[in-house]
Order: sequence, then C-alpha cells, then structure tokens
Amino acid sequence: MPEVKDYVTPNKPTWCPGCGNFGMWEALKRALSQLGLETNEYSIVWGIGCHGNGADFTRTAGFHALHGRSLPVATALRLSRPDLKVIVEAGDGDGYGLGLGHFVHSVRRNLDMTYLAHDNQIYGLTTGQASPTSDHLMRSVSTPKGVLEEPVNPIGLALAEGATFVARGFAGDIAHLTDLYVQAIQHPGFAVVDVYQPCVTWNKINSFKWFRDRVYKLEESGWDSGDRTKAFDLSMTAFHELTCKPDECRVPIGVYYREEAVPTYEDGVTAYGEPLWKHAEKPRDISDLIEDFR
Ligand SMILES: Cc1ncc(C[n+]2csc(CCOP(=O)(O)OP(=O)(O)O)c2C)c(N)n1
Ligand code: SF4
Repeated sequence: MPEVKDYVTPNKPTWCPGCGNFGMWEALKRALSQLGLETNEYSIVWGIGCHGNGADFTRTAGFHALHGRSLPVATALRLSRPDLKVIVEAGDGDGYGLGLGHFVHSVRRNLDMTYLAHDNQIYGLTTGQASPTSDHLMRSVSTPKGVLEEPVNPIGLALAEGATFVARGFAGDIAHLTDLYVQAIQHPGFAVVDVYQPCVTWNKINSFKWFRDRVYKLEESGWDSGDRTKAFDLSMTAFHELTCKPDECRVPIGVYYREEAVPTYEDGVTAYGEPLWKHAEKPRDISDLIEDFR
C-alpha cells in the first residue's frame, strides 16, 4: 500500500510559506494513499498558476498544460487510457476564466474524472490581480477601486450543467478535504471539488481565519445531497460579501449534490464501437475515410 511519502518527487515545494496549496496537496496525497493507488494507476493534469507548480512536486506521469487548457488534455488522456484515474488540478483564474468553456462542456460530458479547483479568489502566480471568483468590490492590484462584477458561481454552474458530483472543500480542514477527494475520485463520472485555498500573499480578505470563522459541514447539518434544485439554491445563497460578519454569512463545505447511476461519456464512446485506446493497439486502415475528404 503506497504511503503519503511515495507521492512526492525530490523537488521541494516553491509555494509561499502558509499557502493553502499545501493543505490541498496533503489531502490529495492522503486520498491517493487511502485508495491504495500506485503511482502508475492515476495521472494528474495541471493548469498554469501557483497550483500548477504542484506538477514539479507530485509523483505522476502527468502533464502541466497551458493556462486554462488542462481539461482538453485530460479528456484525451481519459479516452485513450481508461485504465487510469484522471485528476485535473485547476486554478480559479485558470479554470473559471480562460478555461471556463472547457469546464462547462466537461461537466455536461460527464467523463469519469476528478476536477480539483484551487479557488483562492485571486491570480496568485501573476501577483494578485482579481480573478473570476474574487468577491464583488474586492480591491486588488488590478481593481484598486474594487471588482465591479459578481463572481462566477462554480458550484451553481456545475449543477446547472448536470454535474453528477459537486462538492466544496476548505484547504484548512485537511481531514475533511481528504474525505471529499476520496469520494470524488471514486465517483463514476465528472466530480467537481471547488476548494477554498487561501492565498496568504495576495488575498488578505479570504484568509484561513476568515473561512474558519464561517465554514460549516453540510453532512453535519442534515443536508440531502440528492436534491439538485436545493443544491443550486444553496449555491446561490452561499455567496459571501466582503463585509459580512461571521454570524451573517455561513459558508457550507461538503458534498452539495451527487448522482451515481448516470452513463458516462466513455460508456457512450464504447457503445459506438471499440474504445479509442484499442485503436492504438491495433491501428485501423483509414485510407477509405481519407479518400472521402479528397
Ligand atoms: C494564455 C495565457 N494567458 C495568461 C497567462 C498568464 N497567467 C499565468 S498564471 C495566471 C493566473 C493564475 O491564476 P489562477 O489560475 O487563479 O492560479 P493561481 O496562481 O492562483 O494558483 C495568468 C493570467 C498565461 N500563462 N497564459
Ligand atoms: S502567491 Fe498565493 S497562491 Fe501563490 S504560492 Fe504564494 S500564497 Fe500560494
């Protein structure tokens, strides 16, 4: 059984001391270990950002993709290697900005993979610009008078597009996050885990303390994770305002919604004939097909 130490490379993390990425990294390693996954049984695809630097420290035959483009790479990987557990690590700028179209279409496609969003509500790597999930009116180096737009609601978007597993975690509660990751990786379909991951250097508002004072666990509140409409309503009320006091805005973490008996995209592909990876094993003669395009 692999241990947590088996999932690291000799490279030392370059994240700022205290960064929320450490909690997410630890939870991922613990989840992989709990699931007994050997390093050749999963593959991770990262986007670009501080989160993506995990590619240097995490042991996997994975891929560090372009900004916002982890999902197309992961889709090809999943379809060509259905024997692997495929995990995507994205940033909020990366995944809900440039990569938002890929997110929406991957959700509705329901490929069997796990999407872990490092949601620090800021652009970390490029030094503190507002991101798609920055709070309304948040001041940043790119919005000195405050963000004018309402933030993207990743949980609501995923639910609206028919997501079959939607959860939110907090990097400051590693045990809870590990449990969410285990459930997400085991889920047969596209599993979204949006994680509040404090950026201690550039986001001075949404700090560990900010979240610790406000988070509560859905599973401890009698939440029914089988009701999509209620989950959507919760995602709309779970927005927080910069100025809200801890007792005024409670932030739910846990599984918002899950639905298991839904065919995956892979099931559909297989129904058309042999899975794609078989083609690599036994290349087909496609000269007739090419002729059709002449
Ligand atoms: C096409 C493209 N546009 C812009 C950039 C510059 N860029 C690199 S990282 C980044 C933002 C990262 O923010 P986020 O995705 O939230 O990740 P974090 O650094 O916070 O983990 C940007 C805009 C890029 N690398 N490629
Ligand atoms: S800039 Fe922010 S997100 Fe990036 S490593 Fe530092 S604390 Fe983490």
